[in-house]
Amino acid sequence: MRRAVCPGSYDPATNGHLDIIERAAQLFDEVVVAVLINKKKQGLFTISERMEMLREVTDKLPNVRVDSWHGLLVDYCRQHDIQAIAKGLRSVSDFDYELQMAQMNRELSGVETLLMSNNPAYSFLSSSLVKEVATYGGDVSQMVPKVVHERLMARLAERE
Ligand code: COD
Repeated sequence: MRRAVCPGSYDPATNGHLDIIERAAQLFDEVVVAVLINKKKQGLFTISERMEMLREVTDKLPNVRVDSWHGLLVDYCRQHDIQAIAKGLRSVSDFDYELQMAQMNRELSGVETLLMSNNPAYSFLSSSLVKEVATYGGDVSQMVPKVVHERLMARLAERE
């Protein structure tokens, strides 16, 4: 069975993330969307909340499941017999960072990384920018799945 992981912080998932997950699901028998900790980023949602939202937005994809992990991504891949890491590339600046991680992960474990060119309609999208724009009252409803938008608005309202 060909398995891939789509790793990320997913704080929260955007339409850009979902596009990559859907496309990976067409290429692999099973895709795990893994919520990982990026120590450089501070979270708005807990890991459980991010997983809940991801489960809702991927529930129509039968070969996709959602999990979380607190260690090295390659250790997750080894433990779950995952042969590939599937990610999206938005820009040249993404490329430098993604290439470095792909090379490190391959060096550590032999796991390959598939870097998919993103849908240009989502090139400007990142979880961080979506949160920032929403914080100042900007409309992000077309940038994230409906359930994520509702949760995001509710979380920001709680914080006011
Ligand atoms: N269009 C297409 N793809 C997108 C978009 C978009 N608009 N936005 C994001 N993506 C894709 C990218 O491929 C990105 O890599 C992925 O979604 C996840 O994005 P984020 O922002 O949710 O997650 P990051 O970048 O914070 O995730 C970094 C990881 C958590 C994957 C990384 O830090 C990691 O692997 N951590 C685990 C510890 C580890 O193994 N460290 C060593 C790494 S070599």
